[in-house]
Amino acid sequence: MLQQKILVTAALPYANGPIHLGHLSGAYLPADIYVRYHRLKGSDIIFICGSDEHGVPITISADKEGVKPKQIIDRYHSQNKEAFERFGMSFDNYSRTSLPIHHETGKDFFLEFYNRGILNEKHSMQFYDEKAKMFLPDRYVEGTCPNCGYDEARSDECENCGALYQPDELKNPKSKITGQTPVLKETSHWFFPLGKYQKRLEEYIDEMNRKYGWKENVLQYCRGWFKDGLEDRAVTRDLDWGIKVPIDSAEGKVLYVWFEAVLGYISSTKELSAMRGEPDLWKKYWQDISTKYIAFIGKDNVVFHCIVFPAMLMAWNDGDKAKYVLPQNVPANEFLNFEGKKFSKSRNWGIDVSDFLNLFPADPLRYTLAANLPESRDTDFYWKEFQLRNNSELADILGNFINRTFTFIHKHFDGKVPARGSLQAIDEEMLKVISGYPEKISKLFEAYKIRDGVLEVMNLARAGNKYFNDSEPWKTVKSDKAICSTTLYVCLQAIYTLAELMNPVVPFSSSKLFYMLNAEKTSWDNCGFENLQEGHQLKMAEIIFPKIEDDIIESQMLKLGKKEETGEVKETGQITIDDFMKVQLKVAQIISAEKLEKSDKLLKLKVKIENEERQIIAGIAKSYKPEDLVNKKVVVVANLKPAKLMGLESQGMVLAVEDEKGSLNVISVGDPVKTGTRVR
Ligand code: B3M
Ligand code: ZN
Repeated sequence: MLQQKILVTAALPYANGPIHLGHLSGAYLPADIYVRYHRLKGSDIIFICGSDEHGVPITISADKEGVKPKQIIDRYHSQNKEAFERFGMSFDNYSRTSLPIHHETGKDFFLEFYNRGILNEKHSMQFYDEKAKMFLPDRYVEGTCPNCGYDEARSDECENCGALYQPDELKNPKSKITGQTPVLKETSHWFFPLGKYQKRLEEYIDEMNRKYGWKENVLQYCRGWFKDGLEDRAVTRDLDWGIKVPIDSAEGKVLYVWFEAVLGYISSTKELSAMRGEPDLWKKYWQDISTKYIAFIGKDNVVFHCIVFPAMLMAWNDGDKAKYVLPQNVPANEFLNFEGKKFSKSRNWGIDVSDFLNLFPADPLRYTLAANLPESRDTDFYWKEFQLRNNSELADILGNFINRTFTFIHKHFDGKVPARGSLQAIDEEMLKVISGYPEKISKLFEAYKIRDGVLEVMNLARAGNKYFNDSEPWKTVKSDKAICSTTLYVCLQAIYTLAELMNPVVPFSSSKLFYMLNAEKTSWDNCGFENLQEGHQLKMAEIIFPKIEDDIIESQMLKLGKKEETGEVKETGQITIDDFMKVQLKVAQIISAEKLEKSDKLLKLKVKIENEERQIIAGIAKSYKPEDLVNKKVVVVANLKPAKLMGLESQGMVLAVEDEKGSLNVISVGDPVKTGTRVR
């Protein structure tokens, strides 16, 4: 049989924060289960991912911490890569969009479109922060969605309803940098004429759906956009972080992150080619019509993967260069919530993947998430359910079936595969049931019903326990050892099949089980048959799924929603460098200072931090005459939440120390130090 050639991509997570369980459920776990399944099927498959390292999500995080974007992406790329590995993600490559290989891909696509006259340069009105003196693309502006009224909508895209609109349609816009109402200022950008591709996109999605059955939720989103009519989309931004627009007249502009991020899949595959020393490997997948390309994502990315990316590939393919395959399916999931609410870092609601894996092994998490994937609607992670799935399903059903079978065989058959005697109806029936499972689960996985497929694995373990009970080997071992031997033989075949079928969802436990069986995997299509020969020596049994106690679950539940001190702080009073770096100490220059009428302690200061001017109300009036402060360069806490003092907003705090006489001395720095410089 010809091997099926499959390319699987999973959305490239922004390297601006740690991934949490919601990310895993949306795109990564289903993709990994699908890929691992196909590897067992013998498909020729590659699995591609990487960090999305450009765009406003990154620069905003950097601004917040007062560090360079590079520091943010380096930190979260390595953290997330490691978390994925510990979770058992089996990417063939996990790349980064900041690599030169990707910058090249991004520029190639832009230039191809530019040179062929596909892009239109247009002057348009974009939000501009007059105080910060910069344009405010994307998430730099928050306001009320013109479509659904959601009040944390971005400048031209609503996370809540998925609407895309022009910046001037957003209601109550506010700058994320200064909190001020931005103005609209003219700038020029290059636009991709998405509208011109609408008809072809509709035909493409219809055809793919007809042939391969797209998910209803995904089709719904697409129909929504088509109904509104696709419009031109700017593919450049006024930002200094990203892939520079590769033409002379584009000073200070970079490619829009979504224009290049989707191309990151191609670059990551190119990097894999280079690493494997097979320069043409990426073409074999991307530029060969026989490739089945499946893009796993979460629902918030549907428009980019079903509309924008395919349109870009169509535009490329209309030219005379080698042509790319388009996604054959985009099985996007809805969202996972956490204990009934959205994940929120600031409210401490949810848990990061690496924190989770410091407490529990990956497999129970994989199983719980898989059994509850938000395939057609949003679902929730509950700590209690996690404990229950582990204790009552993995341990009591699957683990128990394995354990009782192994224990029995070691006790009564020297730990060797017992002989298969003549089969009774119950044995024949069980062997038939076992052999039906691989095909049954295949059908589900291939239809992206990952959750149902995973639940079927547990059903086979249930069937195994029932067969064990109904056969009563503890009786037949005394009354008719041949029958007993056959029972245990059949149980072991079921366990072998389980070891293989559970591999995609709980790969670590599957390996342990194969070790106990002292056997190797076969292929998915063969694993339902009798694979263990009479007399084959088994290893000792170990507990594959230990139970999870109440107290550890309860202590996690208690932590939810509370800000906690780290254990280290409690014990030693020491903080990490990360803790320290949360406080943004910056150099500011005082431009004016005046006494407040009603207070003898407070001074109203105007300070300058780089391009920004701020008002700080400082309690230093008894120690300084206002005129002595002007022009001084002092150290301020730049990310202190603004507070009102005597009815005036104070946007920061000036650092000072008290001397013996009780007089305050502001901490000042010498003139060569520029304002905005971080104190560390
Ligand atoms: N980085 C959004 C996200 O992390 C975006 C996906 C890019 S896929 C090419 O959800
Ligand atoms: Zn909306």
